[in-house]
Amino acid sequence: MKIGIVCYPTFGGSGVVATELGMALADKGHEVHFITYNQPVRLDFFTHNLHFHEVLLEEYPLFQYQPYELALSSKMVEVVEKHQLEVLHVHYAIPHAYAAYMAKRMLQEKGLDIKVVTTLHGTDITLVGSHPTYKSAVEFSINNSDVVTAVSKSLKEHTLRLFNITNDIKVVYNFIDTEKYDKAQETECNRISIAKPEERIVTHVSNFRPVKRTEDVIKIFYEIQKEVPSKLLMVGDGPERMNAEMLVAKLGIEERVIFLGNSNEVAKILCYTDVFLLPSETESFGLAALEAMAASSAVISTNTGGLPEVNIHGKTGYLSNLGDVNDMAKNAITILKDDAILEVFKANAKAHTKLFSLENILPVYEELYKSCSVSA
Ligand code: GMT
Repeated sequence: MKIGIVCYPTFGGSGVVATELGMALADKGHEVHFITYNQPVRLDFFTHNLHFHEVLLEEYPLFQYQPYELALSSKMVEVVEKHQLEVLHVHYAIPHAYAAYMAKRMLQEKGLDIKVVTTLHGTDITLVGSHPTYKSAVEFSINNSDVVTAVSKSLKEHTLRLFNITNDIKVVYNFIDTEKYDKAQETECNRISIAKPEERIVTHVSNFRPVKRTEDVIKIFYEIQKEVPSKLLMVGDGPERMNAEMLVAKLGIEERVIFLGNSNEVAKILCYTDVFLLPSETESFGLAALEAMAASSAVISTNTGGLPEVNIHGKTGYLSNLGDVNDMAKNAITILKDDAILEVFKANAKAHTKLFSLENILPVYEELYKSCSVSA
């Protein structure tokens, strides 16, 4: 099929899912067109059948804010027409679903019927989308998409609670290319470059936004390192990074914490990891936790949003109430203190990721694309 993908081209989870999906579809022989304001960070152009169309913005003195949605809708119309796309799959409702609806209407005027698949990722519903500033437009664009998916049962329920939804919402979980993580573990895992043999490795990966509670990560690790010789890897960048670094300095644990910044080598970094920390305020799914589990890491997380659908309490890791850093530290120490316990949790985490494998999830999206284009 000929599929257009619209997403944020950044390190955020929705952009990562969209990019990995596009590359996997292209690998399977579909023609995939990314329509974004920058080349997506994880996009590998060595994959056949992949195209990138940049959305350009025009400066004009009257514009205090440049009308990105307008430029995006126009670009969608242009690409759909030129390449005869059948489906536009938009990731993150704001403003992509709304812009896709406008493109669909413009194309209808030209006698073309493009199908719009909208995937809700989380903060487009939980934090931003339900705000009165955007609510009507988000609700309208969800109800007017041809297919709507949410990345967890929790996010679907959340959407139904917050909006007046008349459309069906299908749950399609985030997925993982398990082979990529197996390969990183088998061939590239040089743990000794990060920690001494007797030290455990604890990792956090995020965009360091307030919702990720990176200061809780530091507080949890502070307790862990008192009991278990260990290092903390902080991967990513964002508004809370400075506060996290300041807390590390205040607690006097600079020697034990390494800030790595943004990375395209997450699989390689995760292969060292024993325990992954994700104490988020809310997490519709928790792709970062799934990536860690694929690299055989146990997960210590909060029990918010979709996290209980990914991290199984007492099996792949532990879940705690939001902000309960002592409980999260206690649980991490239980896992890290004992080699045998750690191995069981690591193996369970890895096994659980099969449920979210690319082979399982990719055909679900292909089926959804097919079903909406057939119903034309
Ligand atoms: O806040 C982020 O983590 C980024 C955000 C995004 O949309 O870019 O991630 C959301 O989408 C991911 C992919 O579906 C989910 O795995 C994350 O849980 C979700 N983040 C939140 O709900 C906070």
